[in-house]
Amino acid sequence: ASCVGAMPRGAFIVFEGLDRSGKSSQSQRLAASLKDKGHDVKAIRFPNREGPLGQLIDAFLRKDIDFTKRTCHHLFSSDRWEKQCEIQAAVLSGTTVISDRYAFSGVAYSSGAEGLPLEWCKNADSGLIAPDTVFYIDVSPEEANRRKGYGAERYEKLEIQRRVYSSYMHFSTQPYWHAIDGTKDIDSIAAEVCVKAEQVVSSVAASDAPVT
Ligand code: DGP
Ligand code: NA
Ligand code: NA
Repeated sequence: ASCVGAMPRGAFIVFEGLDRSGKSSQSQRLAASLKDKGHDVKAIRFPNREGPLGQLIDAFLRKDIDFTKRTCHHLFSSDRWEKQCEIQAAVLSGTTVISDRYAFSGVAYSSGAEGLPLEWCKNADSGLIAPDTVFYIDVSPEEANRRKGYGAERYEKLEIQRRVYSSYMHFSTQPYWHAIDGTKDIDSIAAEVCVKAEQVVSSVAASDAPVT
């Protein structure tokens, strides 16, 4: 249990997956379900396309502007650093934060898609608040491509998504990594995620585990 007078902290839950894996819908579904069950929830996403950094990232993803690979990674990473206080404040006040993408996308895309060294990518994000759990919505690049076809954004091409998929596998044995079969129907995925998320929310609230 928490110290006397201290509020149990909220959980920090991240969704990851390829473009068109369904992770955005699943993160919204989870936020809604936890709210229905009476939890305080804050939903965020990376990259955040608003604000000065977000506008650069948005233009980069739409291929309106280019950056060198390392600058590109630092832009996405800076967007994550800019949100640290907000995440920490929410979690410390007992709110569960649900994020659509985080630093794992940094490794998967900047190393997989851009070809940067993996350890270099990790370093730029090293020290970011660690999530309590990551739901990896596992859909193969071929399946994601079949869904509606990729859009016109920078990384939405089958051969790129294949490299992103293998970079994601770097995390597959981590204890916080929960791969979810993303080919099941969306209601069963949502139900499976919700059960696991509730376990995480209660164990975090019961533990004095600090935000790291
Ligand atoms: P969406 O999640 O649909 O808003 O798309 C965001 C795109 O940005 C997606 O293709 C993944 C990519 N992305 C997210 N984080 C990073 C990062 O740190 N580095 C790079 N290179 N791409 C990223
Ligand atoms: Na996308
Ligand atoms: Na999305």
